[in-house]
Amino acid sequence: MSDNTVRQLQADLPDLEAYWMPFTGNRFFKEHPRLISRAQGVNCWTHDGKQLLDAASGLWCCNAGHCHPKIVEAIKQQAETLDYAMAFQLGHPTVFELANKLTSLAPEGMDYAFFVNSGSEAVDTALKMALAYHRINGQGERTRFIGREKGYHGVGFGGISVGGMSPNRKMFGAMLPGVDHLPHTHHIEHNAFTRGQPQWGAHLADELENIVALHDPSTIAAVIIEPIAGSAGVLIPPKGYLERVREICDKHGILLIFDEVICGFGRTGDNFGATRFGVTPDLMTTAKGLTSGTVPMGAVLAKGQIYDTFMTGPEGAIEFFHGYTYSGHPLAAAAGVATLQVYEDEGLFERVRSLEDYFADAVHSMKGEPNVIDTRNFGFLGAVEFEPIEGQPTARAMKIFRDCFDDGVIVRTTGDTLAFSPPLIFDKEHIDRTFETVRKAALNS
Ligand code: PXG
Repeated sequence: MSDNTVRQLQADLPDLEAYWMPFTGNRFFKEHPRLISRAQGVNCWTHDGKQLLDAASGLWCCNAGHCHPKIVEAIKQQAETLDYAMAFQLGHPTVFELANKLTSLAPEGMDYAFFVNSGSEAVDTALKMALAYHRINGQGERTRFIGREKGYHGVGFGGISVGGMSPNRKMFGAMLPGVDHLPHTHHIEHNAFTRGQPQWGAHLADELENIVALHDPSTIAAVIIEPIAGSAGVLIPPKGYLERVREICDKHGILLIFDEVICGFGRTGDNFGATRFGVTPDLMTTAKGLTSGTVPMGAVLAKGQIYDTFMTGPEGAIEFFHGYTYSGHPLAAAAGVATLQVYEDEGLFERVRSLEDYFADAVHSMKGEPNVIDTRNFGFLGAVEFEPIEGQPTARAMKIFRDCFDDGVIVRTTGDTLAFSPPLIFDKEHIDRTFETVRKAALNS
């Protein structure tokens, strides 16, 4: 590219200064801007016209691929018909339709949906539901939450408190009181290069018994975990682990919350992680794939018994003092209805099942490449973990990320792990291209 062309392209960029970017090195970015200005299907294009294969589905969210025409059309139509309706004490038809569709995908008995605008709001909503549920049941002393090390539950104060990622916590002081954490399950000394669920590690769930004994079960409201921890680098639950956590919660009257913000909507080759793993929580948080990333939306799914507990007290009274101006926003609801319809019509969750072995082969083909210390997979989630460069954690993965970007493929990094969460419409050629590109970058790392 000539110097003139580069100057022209930079001149076409908006002024970058005023925008304080989230989870981004602002100064580095503004020196080396990478803007996406268009997307379609599995591809994105940068502001200067470079085509990229999106192996990250945006941020684990565009499960139906970008700008799906049916979802776009539904949003357009809704915008022309109803932009907004008061969300408290009034409603609109599309959000009821979405609740019905969504709960029909949920595990048996999870019959109610509460709408929010993000995964973080879904998490804080679920935590509040758990507290209020126990209080209505006369067990108001159940106020503690148990999260898990390496867990990511968004960035609200509730979410960072139960979350287990130290960089997300250390700047923000004391957070929610009364939170404890289970040990994480990421042990490559036992489980490196496991295909699917590791055999080793179910016993790590037994630590919940010790934590419960320490605090006394009567003080614990809920346990919250991701069925597969996404942000921490795709950590697959050992065989029997989720079942054991469920058993211990049941034994002690503790609610189990699955954070399915990443695991939901086909990512695991099924409706949810819960349905794929056959373990049903009491509350489930969702977002991202609910609208395929098109309009912000999240939802908390609740068991009928939890909803029924709230539906007591004086007729006409508000049962749950919680909600957002944009809970069930018409545009998001329309996007949600269309997205769930696309998943069904195009058989996208079944498609993941039919391609997951091919995807797994591709992920594990990275074993033996330079500096690769682990490969992991489940459904359309995969990870390749690299040995950190001494004294420079994250630098190796970041270099590979940049090389892949330059070579036309978007992947996601976390620590020294590359994470893959492709749109569910990926085909074999897309999978091959992704891992050929990563392999080339790894050889150079
Ligand atoms: N729970 C889980 C399990 C998540 O993965 C959230 C809650 C919060 O969702 P919102 O919509 O508030 O961001 C998430 C979000 C990454 C990455 O690449 C992951 C998320 C968000 C941004 C980046 O690790 N997960």
